[in-house]
Amino acid sequence: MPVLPVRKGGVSLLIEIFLLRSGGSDRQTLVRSTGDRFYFRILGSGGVGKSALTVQFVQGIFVEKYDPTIEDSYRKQVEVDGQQCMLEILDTAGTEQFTAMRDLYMKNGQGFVLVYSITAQSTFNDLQDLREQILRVKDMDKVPMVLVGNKCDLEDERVVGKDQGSNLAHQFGCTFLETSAKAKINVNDIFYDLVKQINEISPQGKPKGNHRKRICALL
Ligand SMILES: Nc1nc2c(ncn2[C@@H]2O[C@H](COP(=O)(O)OP(=O)(O)O)[C@@H](O)[C@H]2O)c(=O)[nH]1
Ligand SMILES: [Mg+2]
Repeated sequence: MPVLPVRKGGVSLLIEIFLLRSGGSDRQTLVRSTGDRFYFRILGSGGVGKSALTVQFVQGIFVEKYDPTIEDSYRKQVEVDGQQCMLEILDTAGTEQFTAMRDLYMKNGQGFVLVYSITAQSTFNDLQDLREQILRVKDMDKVPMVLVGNKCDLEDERVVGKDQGSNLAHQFGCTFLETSAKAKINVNDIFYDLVKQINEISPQGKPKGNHRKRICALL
Protein backbone atom coordinates (compact mmCIF):
# COMPACT_ATOMS: atom_id res chain seq x y z
CA MET A 1 0.00 0.00 0.00
CA PRO A 2 1.59 3.31 -1.01
CA VAL A 3 2.10 6.05 1.55
CA LEU A 4 -0.66 8.55 0.97
CA PRO A 5 -0.19 12.27 1.43
CA VAL A 6 -2.00 13.64 4.46
CA ARG A 7 -4.45 15.72 2.50
CA LYS A 8 -8.15 15.81 3.01
CA GLY A 9 -8.63 14.19 -0.39
CA GLY A 10 -6.22 11.40 0.55
CA VAL A 11 -8.04 10.65 3.78
CA SER A 12 -11.35 10.59 1.91
CA LEU A 13 -9.85 8.15 -0.54
CA LEU A 14 -8.78 5.84 2.29
CA ILE A 15 -12.31 5.91 3.67
CA GLU A 16 -13.64 5.06 0.20
CA ILE A 17 -11.29 2.10 -0.06
CA PHE A 18 -12.48 0.90 3.34
CA LEU A 19 -16.10 1.20 2.24
CA LEU A 20 -15.41 -0.58 -1.03
CA ARG A 21 -13.64 -3.40 0.80
CA SER A 22 -16.33 -3.79 3.41
CA GLY A 23 -18.98 -3.69 0.73
CA GLY A 24 -18.87 -7.43 0.15
CA SER A 25 -16.72 -10.01 -1.54
CA ASP A 26 -17.74 -9.04 -5.07
CA ARG A 27 -14.76 -7.18 -6.39
CA GLN A 28 -16.88 -6.01 -9.31
CA THR A 29 -17.52 -3.06 -7.01
CA LEU A 30 -14.80 -1.45 -9.08
CA VAL A 31 -17.32 -1.31 -11.88
CA ARG A 32 -20.64 -1.54 -10.10
CA SER A 33 -21.74 0.49 -7.13
CA THR A 34 -21.34 -0.89 -3.63
CA GLY A 35 -25.01 -1.17 -2.83
CA ASP A 36 -26.28 2.26 -3.73
CA ARG A 37 -22.97 4.00 -3.31
CA PHE A 38 -21.32 5.50 -6.40
CA TYR A 39 -17.75 6.73 -6.65
CA PHE A 40 -17.24 9.54 -9.12
CA ARG A 41 -14.10 11.39 -10.19
CA ILE A 42 -14.08 14.92 -11.63
CA LEU A 43 -11.07 15.41 -13.89
CA GLY A 44 -9.75 18.06 -16.24
CA SER A 45 -7.26 20.91 -16.50
CA GLY A 46 -7.04 23.65 -13.87
CA GLY A 47 -9.60 26.42 -14.09
CA VAL A 48 -12.21 24.62 -16.20
CA GLY A 49 -14.75 24.62 -13.38
CA LYS A 50 -14.43 21.18 -11.77
CA SER A 51 -14.88 22.58 -8.28
CA ALA A 52 -17.59 25.03 -9.35
CA LEU A 53 -19.60 22.19 -10.94
CA THR A 54 -19.15 19.94 -7.91
CA VAL A 55 -20.08 22.64 -5.40
CA GLN A 56 -23.02 23.76 -7.53
CA PHE A 57 -24.31 20.19 -7.63
CA VAL A 58 -23.71 19.39 -3.95
CA GLN A 59 -24.46 22.74 -2.31
CA GLY A 60 -26.46 24.60 -4.93
CA ILE A 61 -24.16 27.64 -4.96
CA PHE A 62 -21.76 29.10 -7.52
CA VAL A 63 -18.26 29.68 -6.19
CA GLU A 64 -16.77 32.69 -7.94
CA LYS A 65 -13.30 32.14 -6.52
CA TYR A 66 -12.11 28.70 -5.51
CA ASP A 67 -8.68 27.56 -4.42
CA PRO A 68 -7.18 25.74 -7.43
CA THR A 69 -5.23 23.43 -5.10
CA ILE A 70 -8.25 22.17 -3.15
CA GLU A 71 -8.86 18.48 -3.72
CA ASP A 72 -11.68 17.10 -1.68
CA SER A 73 -14.49 14.62 -1.77
CA TYR A 74 -18.14 15.48 -1.43
CA ARG A 75 -21.15 13.36 -0.65
CA LYS A 76 -24.70 13.81 -1.84
CA GLN A 77 -27.76 11.61 -1.60
CA VAL A 78 -29.99 11.69 -4.67
CA GLU A 79 -32.88 9.73 -6.07
CA VAL A 80 -32.46 8.48 -9.63
CA ASP A 81 -35.35 6.56 -11.21
CA GLY A 82 -36.73 5.78 -7.76
CA GLN A 83 -33.37 4.51 -6.49
CA GLN A 84 -31.73 6.18 -3.49
CA CYS A 85 -28.07 6.75 -4.34
CA MET A 86 -25.22 8.05 -2.25
CA LEU A 87 -22.77 9.80 -4.55
CA GLU A 88 -19.16 10.11 -3.38
CA ILE A 89 -17.58 12.74 -5.62
CA LEU A 90 -13.86 13.37 -5.69
CA ASP A 91 -13.09 16.83 -7.04
CA THR A 92 -9.48 16.44 -8.16
CA ALA A 93 -6.93 19.23 -8.46
CA GLY A 94 -3.97 17.42 -10.01
CA THR A 95 -1.92 18.25 -6.91
CA GLU A 96 -1.33 14.72 -5.67
CA GLN A 97 2.30 14.14 -4.81
CA PHE A 98 2.53 10.57 -6.08
CA THR A 99 1.45 9.01 -9.36
CA ALA A 100 0.33 6.06 -7.24
CA MET A 101 -2.23 8.31 -5.60
CA ARG A 102 -3.69 9.33 -8.97
CA ASP A 103 -3.73 5.73 -10.16
CA LEU A 104 -5.47 4.73 -6.96
CA TYR A 105 -8.31 7.17 -7.26
CA MET A 106 -8.74 6.36 -10.93
CA LYS A 107 -8.77 2.65 -10.16
CA ASN A 108 -11.40 3.05 -7.45
CA GLY A 109 -13.54 5.44 -9.48
CA GLN A 110 -16.68 4.04 -11.07
CA GLY A 111 -17.83 7.05 -13.06
CA PHE A 112 -15.66 9.77 -14.59
CA VAL A 113 -16.48 13.36 -15.48
CA LEU A 114 -14.00 14.81 -18.00
CA VAL A 115 -14.31 18.58 -17.98
CA TYR A 116 -12.98 21.21 -20.38
CA SER A 117 -13.87 24.86 -20.77
CA ILE A 118 -15.49 25.94 -24.02
CA THR A 119 -13.33 29.10 -23.69
CA ALA A 120 -9.93 27.32 -23.73
CA GLN A 121 -8.87 24.99 -26.55
CA SER A 122 -5.92 23.52 -24.60
CA THR A 123 -8.27 22.22 -21.88
CA PHE A 124 -10.16 20.32 -24.60
CA ASN A 125 -6.97 18.91 -26.10
CA ASP A 126 -5.81 17.61 -22.71
CA LEU A 127 -8.69 15.16 -22.35
CA GLN A 128 -7.55 12.51 -24.81
CA ASP A 129 -4.52 11.64 -22.67
CA LEU A 130 -6.58 11.75 -19.52
CA ARG A 131 -9.09 9.25 -20.88
CA GLU A 132 -6.32 6.94 -22.04
CA GLN A 133 -4.78 7.08 -18.58
CA ILE A 134 -8.11 6.10 -16.98
CA LEU A 135 -8.59 3.15 -19.33
CA ARG A 136 -5.03 2.00 -18.76
CA VAL A 137 -5.25 2.21 -14.98
CA LYS A 138 -8.61 0.43 -14.91
CA ASP A 139 -7.54 -1.99 -17.64
CA MET A 140 -10.83 -1.57 -19.45
CA ASP A 141 -11.87 -0.53 -22.96
CA LYS A 142 -14.74 1.60 -21.75
CA VAL A 143 -15.85 3.11 -18.46
CA PRO A 144 -18.92 5.13 -17.44
CA MET A 145 -17.98 8.65 -18.46
CA VAL A 146 -19.44 12.05 -19.28
CA LEU A 147 -17.61 14.61 -21.40
CA VAL A 148 -18.44 18.11 -20.16
CA GLY A 149 -17.89 21.41 -21.97
CA ASN A 150 -18.28 23.87 -19.10
CA LYS A 151 -18.78 27.68 -19.06
CA CYS A 152 -21.42 27.59 -21.79
CA ASP A 153 -22.74 30.88 -20.37
CA LEU A 154 -19.66 32.53 -21.92
CA GLU A 155 -20.86 32.18 -25.51
CA ASP A 156 -18.95 35.30 -26.60
CA GLU A 157 -15.68 33.71 -25.47
CA ARG A 158 -16.34 30.32 -27.03
CA VAL A 159 -13.42 28.76 -28.91
CA VAL A 160 -14.42 25.08 -28.73
CA GLY A 161 -17.43 24.37 -30.94
CA LYS A 162 -20.29 22.22 -29.75
CA ASP A 163 -19.67 19.87 -32.68
CA GLN A 164 -16.06 19.39 -31.54
CA GLY A 165 -17.36 18.30 -28.15
CA SER A 166 -19.94 15.93 -29.53
CA ASN A 167 -17.43 14.43 -31.99
CA LEU A 168 -14.99 13.72 -29.17
CA ALA A 169 -17.76 12.18 -27.05
CA HIS A 170 -18.71 10.01 -30.02
CA GLN A 171 -15.10 8.90 -30.30
CA PHE A 172 -15.00 8.19 -26.55
CA GLY A 173 -18.38 6.43 -26.71
CA CYS A 174 -19.68 8.54 -23.86
CA THR A 175 -22.31 11.16 -23.05
CA PHE A 176 -21.68 14.80 -23.95
CA LEU A 177 -23.07 17.81 -22.11
CA GLU A 178 -22.39 21.51 -22.32
CA THR A 179 -22.83 22.99 -18.87
CA SER A 180 -22.60 26.14 -16.84
CA ALA A 181 -21.82 25.94 -13.15
CA LYS A 182 -22.57 29.66 -13.02
CA ALA A 183 -25.96 29.62 -14.74
CA LYS A 184 -26.78 26.14 -13.39
CA ILE A 185 -27.22 24.58 -16.82
CA ASN A 186 -27.12 20.77 -17.11
CA VAL A 187 -25.19 20.39 -13.84
CA ASN A 188 -27.40 17.74 -12.22
CA ASP A 189 -27.64 15.86 -15.53
CA ILE A 190 -23.93 15.03 -15.39
CA PHE A 191 -24.31 13.04 -12.20
CA TYR A 192 -27.67 11.47 -12.97
CA ASP A 193 -26.38 10.31 -16.34
CA LEU A 194 -23.38 8.66 -14.69
CA VAL A 195 -25.61 6.77 -12.23
CA LYS A 196 -27.69 5.53 -15.18
CA GLN A 197 -24.58 4.47 -17.12
CA ILE A 198 -23.30 2.48 -14.14
CA ASN A 199 -26.68 0.85 -13.60
CA GLU A 200 -26.85 -0.06 -17.29
CA ILE A 201 -23.64 -2.06 -17.03
CA SER A 202 -25.75 -4.67 -15.29
CA PRO A 203 -28.34 -4.74 -12.53
CA GLN A 204 -26.70 -7.90 -11.21
CA GLY A 205 -23.24 -6.41 -11.12
CA LYS A 206 -22.04 -8.43 -14.07
CA PRO A 207 -20.65 -6.20 -16.81
CA LYS A 208 -22.07 -6.88 -20.27
CA GLY A 209 -18.70 -6.69 -21.96
CA ASN A 210 -16.11 -4.18 -23.07
CA HIS A 211 -13.74 -5.49 -20.43
CA ARG A 212 -10.34 -6.80 -21.27
CA LYS A 213 -10.34 -8.80 -18.07
CA ARG A 214 -12.07 -9.01 -14.75
CA ILE A 215 -10.47 -6.96 -12.02
CA CYS A 216 -9.96 -8.96 -8.86
CA ALA A 217 -8.03 -6.65 -6.56
CA LEU A 218 -8.29 -3.08 -5.42
CA LEU A 219 -4.62 -2.35 -5.11
N1 LIG B 1 -18.58 32.07 -16.34
C1 LIG B 1 -18.33 30.91 -15.73
N2 LIG B 1 -17.30 30.80 -14.91
C2 LIG B 1 -17.08 29.61 -14.30
C3 LIG B 1 -17.91 28.49 -14.52
N3 LIG B 1 -17.43 27.47 -13.82
C4 LIG B 1 -16.36 27.92 -13.15
N4 LIG B 1 -16.14 29.22 -13.43
C5 LIG B 1 -15.07 30.07 -12.92
O1 LIG B 1 -13.82 29.58 -13.40
C6 LIG B 1 -12.81 29.68 -12.39
C7 LIG B 1 -12.22 28.33 -12.12
O2 LIG B 1 -13.23 27.48 -11.58
P1 LIG B 1 -12.85 26.25 -10.62
O3 LIG B 1 -14.10 25.56 -10.29
O4 LIG B 1 -12.01 26.70 -9.47
O5 LIG B 1 -11.95 25.39 -11.63
P2 LIG B 1 -11.15 24.04 -11.34
O6 LIG B 1 -9.70 24.40 -11.24
O7 LIG B 1 -11.39 23.18 -12.55
O8 LIG B 1 -11.70 23.42 -10.09
C8 LIG B 1 -13.50 30.29 -11.15
O9 LIG B 1 -13.26 31.67 -11.13
C9 LIG B 1 -14.97 30.00 -11.39
O10 LIG B 1 -15.80 30.94 -10.77
C10 LIG B 1 -19.01 28.65 -15.43
O11 LIG B 1 -19.79 27.73 -15.71
N5 LIG B 1 -19.17 29.87 -16.01
MG1 LIG C 1 -10.76 22.96 -8.29
